[in-house]
Amino acid sequence: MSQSPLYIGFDLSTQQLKGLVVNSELKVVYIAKFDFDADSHGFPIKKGVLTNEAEHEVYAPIALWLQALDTVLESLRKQGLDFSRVKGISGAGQQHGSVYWGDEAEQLLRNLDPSKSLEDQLPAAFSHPYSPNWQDSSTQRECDEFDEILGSPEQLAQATGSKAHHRFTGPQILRFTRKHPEVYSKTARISLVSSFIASLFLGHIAPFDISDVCGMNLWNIKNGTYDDKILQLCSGKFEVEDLKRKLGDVPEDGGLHLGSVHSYYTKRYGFSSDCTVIPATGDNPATILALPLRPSDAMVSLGTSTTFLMSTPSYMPDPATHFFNHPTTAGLYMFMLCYKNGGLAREYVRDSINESLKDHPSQPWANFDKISLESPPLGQKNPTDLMKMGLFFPRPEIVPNLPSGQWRFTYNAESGDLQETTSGWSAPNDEARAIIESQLLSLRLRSRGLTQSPGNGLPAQPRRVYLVGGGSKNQAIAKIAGEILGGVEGVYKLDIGDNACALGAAYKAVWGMERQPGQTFENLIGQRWQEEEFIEKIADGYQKGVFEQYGKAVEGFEKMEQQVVQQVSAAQGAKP
Ligand code: XUL
Repeated sequence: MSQSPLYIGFDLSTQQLKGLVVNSELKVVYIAKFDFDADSHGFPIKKGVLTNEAEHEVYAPIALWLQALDTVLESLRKQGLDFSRVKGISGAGQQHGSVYWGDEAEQLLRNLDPSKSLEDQLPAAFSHPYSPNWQDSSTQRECDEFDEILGSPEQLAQATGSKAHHRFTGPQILRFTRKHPEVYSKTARISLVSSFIASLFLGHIAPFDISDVCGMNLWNIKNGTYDDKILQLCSGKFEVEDLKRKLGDVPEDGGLHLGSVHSYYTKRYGFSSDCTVIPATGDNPATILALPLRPSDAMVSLGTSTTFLMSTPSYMPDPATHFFNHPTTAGLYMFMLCYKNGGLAREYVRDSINESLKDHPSQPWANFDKISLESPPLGQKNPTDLMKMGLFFPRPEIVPNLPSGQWRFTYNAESGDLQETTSGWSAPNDEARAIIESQLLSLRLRSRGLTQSPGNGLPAQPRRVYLVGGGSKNQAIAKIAGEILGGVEGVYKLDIGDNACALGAAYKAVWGMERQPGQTFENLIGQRWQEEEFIEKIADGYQKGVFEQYGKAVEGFEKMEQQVVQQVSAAQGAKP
């Protein structure tokens, strides 16, 4: 038993590197973390990154990640991990970040010396010492060019799964060709953070992952190839063939055996020479691998921002959303919504409620939850009352594209009449339910069309809704999520702390190594996953009547968003 195989998932995120070890039964046996700000030495970073505010640049020193990797492995060793049992390694990387390798990279990787640290011997492998980070917003000019290259942002989204975004790697590479032309010409290969992790273990440069490549605005998802026209744009004044070489091929199989770990790891840590590297993927794709998420299941991550993830067979791109190839299962896609607003907006309403009640309970959400649950859906005491709905953005939002602000409306579902007004609204109490509804109606609006009817004449909806992150503790959010999003089997809380990405990566390694020919990830992990250990049903899902009423509200919500977007752009256009 003690020799049974183990698998490691690494999560290289913005603020830390984590290594999480599971056994074949998916049980976590070791975890080691390296917090970039707290545990690193020699890097003037803040929250894991450096910034150049004048140019809106955000980037991370690559040597920091090298320091982190040896330290995490060392820490696992100190905890007693017998590395010889580790049969597979995979990883999850913050999406979109790029790593620029120089001419000597392959040789330096191949000749890694186990008597020295990675940080001692690899910095010379990079043509550029920094990795542009997903928080970077220096690429407006490049994004405009990307959005135009196929005719419109809609067409770019149709081809690559997303319109142009500042953080996406294609616009970042184009800016790199302009800002650092000499460095670009000395760059032999470009990695994503995910393929960078795999490269370190392999001792040569690993290909991009089939899902994470979709975060570049370069990959034509339907054709399964790079888009030539976009590559031409992205290569700037350089040769397109040269860019193709820098990017490399993209294998389709997310469970592919890329090769064995380099002898650096066998000699320094005692890994077995047959320990295999499986493609690392992006952190969001890895998150949907933290459980056997079935098509039509939805995951809502309720943190400072809100992220919505779904596995779906439908490919219906739109400039406000993202589609990626599914990280393990050909024929499926990962649908993603990334909001800037979320927890902060709810906290403002929570604080004004506590303030107005002059009550600061030990449970800060108690009053917010109670009031939200006592308020009727859409503020309608009677079905014929006007629906109350609004947008609450303490930060500028990208879904839809709006500056920070608050807008409140009433909507007549019968006549379709929409009025911007605060009359009839009693602030802050009416805002408690309205803010939860606003966030969830936006998810329903953008995910409709991706779900199917679960049968028995029921309307299309997710099978299950899984809530993760801080907001999943709020009873009111869970209940209203079930009412708005549905979910025939209910609303569940996924209790895996902040380990989702690392767990997903470790499960990917288990699947890559232990699958039978043709066996899907969902099938293998589904058979082994003990759901009672990880999830708890916290609310009912679909409720007849209220789901349909919210269906009418979605129409008003869509109209309201369009009106606010028009108003704001008219006001911006009117400015001198
Ligand atoms: C997704 C995105 C972030 C990063 C965070 O598009 O930019 O979620 O992946 O690490």
